[in-house]
Amino acid sequence: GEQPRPHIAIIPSAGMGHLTPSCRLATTLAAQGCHVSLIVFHPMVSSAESKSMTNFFSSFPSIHPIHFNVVPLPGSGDPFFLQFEAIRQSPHLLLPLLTSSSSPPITSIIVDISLASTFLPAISPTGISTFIFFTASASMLALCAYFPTHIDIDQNKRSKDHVDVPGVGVIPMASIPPRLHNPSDLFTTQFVANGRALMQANGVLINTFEALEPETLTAFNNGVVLPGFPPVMAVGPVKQLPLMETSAALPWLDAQMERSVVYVSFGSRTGMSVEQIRELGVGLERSGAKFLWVIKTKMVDKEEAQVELKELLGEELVERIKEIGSMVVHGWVEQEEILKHGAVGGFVSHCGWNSVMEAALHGVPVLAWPQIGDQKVNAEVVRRSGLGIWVEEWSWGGQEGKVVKGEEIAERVKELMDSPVVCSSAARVAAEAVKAVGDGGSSEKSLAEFIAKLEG
Ligand code: BUP
Repeated sequence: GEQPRPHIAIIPSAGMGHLTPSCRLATTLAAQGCHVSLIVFHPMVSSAESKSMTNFFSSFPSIHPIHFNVVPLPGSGDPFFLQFEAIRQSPHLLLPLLTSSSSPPITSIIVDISLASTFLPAISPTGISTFIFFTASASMLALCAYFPTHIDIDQNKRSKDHVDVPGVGVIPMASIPPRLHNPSDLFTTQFVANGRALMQANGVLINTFEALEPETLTAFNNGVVLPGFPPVMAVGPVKQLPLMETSAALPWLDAQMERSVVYVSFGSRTGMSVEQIRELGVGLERSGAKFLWVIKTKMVDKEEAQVELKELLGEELVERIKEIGSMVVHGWVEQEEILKHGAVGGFVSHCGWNSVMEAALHGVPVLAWPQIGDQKVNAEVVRRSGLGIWVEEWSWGGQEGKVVKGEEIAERVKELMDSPVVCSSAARVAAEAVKAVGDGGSSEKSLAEFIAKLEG
């Protein structure tokens, strides 16, 4: 008889940066013939999440949703990290739901990295195989896997300037997520616990591709980073399949010249200071390029006050933007559709890893401007691979009171849009990305290897 198809449950985490790649992985696995269930946690933190989940399930009815209510935790601070913690505390309630009622029975579970340390020990007694989905770069996986060892080293013996990951190289302290400098921060305790838990997984799926981070992936799979580390399977860039709803910005893009537009976005989680937003506006205008600029002022979009753009940017700037025919969006756009569009020739990005993967796949050169978290580590990958440029002096500009001036931004945007060197090296990265996910490519092979493991 025929082999039963594996039934995979995917447990994603909160925030578009985690939810989006999990949805893409779900459709990728379904396309390979797997049964896929996706856990949906309620209530969601942002409206972007709820809207995109509705759109996702109506676009892909073969993916089976399993709804689960989390008990929200009291407390202030980053609402996404609080949600991570609330989900992290729920495996004893969620797992019985997965193991008792699923038909066909669930044969393996893919857990988002941010949930690893509580879910892996809870799943282990069920005998179901468990894989981690790492939604950031392999460089970041190196930091995550090795950081617990680093902090176990005697304070006087370990470097204060960098984390030295065996086989990967040094990650400067200035590049590590700022929260990791504080050992009692909720993010840090989760990060360290998840890093330690990685060793218990049957494997790690990661949204990157071989040609982008070859040394780091090799160091893992040769046991150089940590001996006995589970197999790391690079399956990216995980692809967006066509959704039902599309972006309102597309007709505007259709009217622009080839590669003439710079797309500007700092992701779903970073609100910039008003002062920095204004400088950025001045810089974009002075660059002389047409731009499509997505503005966020709050971390959670539900709290996004209906501020008039005029109030935010000043009447004069809004008027000038209109005159030059550029576009500002204070809200959500379907980013991948934009990056895919031929009119887009550059991307000013915070370097959230999904944004980097989307830019890589579509060959859009990046001007890296990290804001928080893992984004400097990712920016380094962007620079090293040739996907784009990174002005390190800007540091976490736009955050912590540091403001980057408009003139400086204008110069760098011109460089991004005009440099044939950057354009051709980004095209080279894109060719590798397309090859990786194509027939016989490295990511396609890793995916096949993963499915073979499931079928045992
Ligand atoms: Br904003 C925005 N439209 O308007 P990242 C984002 N996205 O489609 P982040 C849109 O959300 P983390 C918008 O294409 C990407 O897939 C974007 O993930 C999409 O950054 C995703 O780029 C955002 O990883 O998440 O949101 O800062 O902090 O987890 O990196």
